[in-house]
Amino acid sequence: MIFNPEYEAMDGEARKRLQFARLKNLAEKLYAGVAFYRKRMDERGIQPRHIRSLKDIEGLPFTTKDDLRETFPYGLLACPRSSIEEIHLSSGTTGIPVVDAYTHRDIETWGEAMARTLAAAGCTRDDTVQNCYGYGLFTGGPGAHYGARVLGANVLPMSSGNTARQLQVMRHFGTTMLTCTPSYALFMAEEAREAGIDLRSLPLNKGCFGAEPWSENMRREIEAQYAMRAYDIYGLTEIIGPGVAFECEAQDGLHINEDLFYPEIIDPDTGAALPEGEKGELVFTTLTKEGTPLLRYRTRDITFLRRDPCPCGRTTVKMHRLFGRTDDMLIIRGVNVFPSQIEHALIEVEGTEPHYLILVDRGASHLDAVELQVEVNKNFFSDETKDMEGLRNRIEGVMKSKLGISIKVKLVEPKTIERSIGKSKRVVDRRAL
Ligand code: DLL
Repeated sequence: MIFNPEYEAMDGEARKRLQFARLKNLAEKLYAGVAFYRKRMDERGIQPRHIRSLKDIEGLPFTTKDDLRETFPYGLLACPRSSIEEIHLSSGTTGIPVVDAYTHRDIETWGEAMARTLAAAGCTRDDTVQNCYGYGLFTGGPGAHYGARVLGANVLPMSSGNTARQLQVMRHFGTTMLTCTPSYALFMAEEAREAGIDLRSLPLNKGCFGAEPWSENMRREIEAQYAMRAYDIYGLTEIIGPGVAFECEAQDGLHINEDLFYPEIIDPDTGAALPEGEKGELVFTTLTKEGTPLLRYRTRDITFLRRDPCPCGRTTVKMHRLFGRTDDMLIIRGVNVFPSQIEHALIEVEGTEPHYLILVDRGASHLDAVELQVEVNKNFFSDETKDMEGLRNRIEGVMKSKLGISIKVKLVEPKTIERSIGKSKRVVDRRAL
């Protein structure tokens, strides 16, 4: 079902006019109200009055993750502090704080964007949505929650984890729709099998999965294990959270809510705009946001855009499922982690060398497992098991507190991790996605 045909099935030219009006309005607001953007535009000698067509967006400055870091926490706020109703942060809780501050209207926009997302997967007010995205600072839980409420569906605000309880609730309340990360969906299926629960016989028949990379193979597995249809959904904290783009019943590319978020594809090396259909870095401008609107935000996600007509009737541009990222950010059980964060944490632990290797795997349990191999300083290296155990525990503790995820540490002898000339390979990602 198309939740909002007025915008989702809008005539292409009319949409362009709307996007242009919104872009101009945004540029004026940012120039007048956000010192950071005023300075950036002045440096480029561009002012809002110079924007005469949508194409002129290419003259406007980009915003990067570094800019967000430098202006943390309120430097990009475009409204009075008192207008903020809710704040969310990216799931990588240390090192790269990314803030999204929402006004009342932003929360309404988010609810609308997610209502479109859930409706495209077949959700109606008659559905019972079991929402197992994390609730809290992460945008997944609240985003799906607001969308389900706008649709008038019944939402079970489970958050992630406590799988036995999830399975119990699923059966007691006749869940018909599941929202969680794809890896958690597979993990739950595994637990269900072990507990002798036949998921295929339950009323559950659809789900929206995202927040991490996954593949057609994983889709097929989820669909088979639950006897459901599994849809890919995409979003990021900086832009609004989930609700930026979503699959429809065609399961062939993700429709971008482009009346709200204006997409561009650029060459990640030069920043030049690429023609539609070419693969590059995805960039978004938030067209209606009030709290922390962003101009040409570089997502570092790699995809391409396509405008061929979709049988569902939506006229919005589609993005291909993500191919990867331009940086080395890892997504471990939904948490964003940069290898550099691991390195920084490691420096604090006496007795270690800055030589390490991160091995990521997704084993039979379908949950990401990380092993960090760390070289021990030669003066510290000891044959005493208890000394080495103590060091290993210290590193695991530091990683848990700094990154918010559990990492298994393996200590290795001095000089055993391969040295490299040029770009070092710190990560071995064995997840077969
Ligand atoms: O992951 C928002 C979200 C929540 C999306 C629930 C979908 C469902 P962040 O934690 O800020 O926000 O992480 C954003 O996750 O730049 C992508 O690299 C990655 N990502 C998100 N959705 C997908 C997807 C949420 N469907 C970062 N496929 C993004 C692949 C995804 N990667």
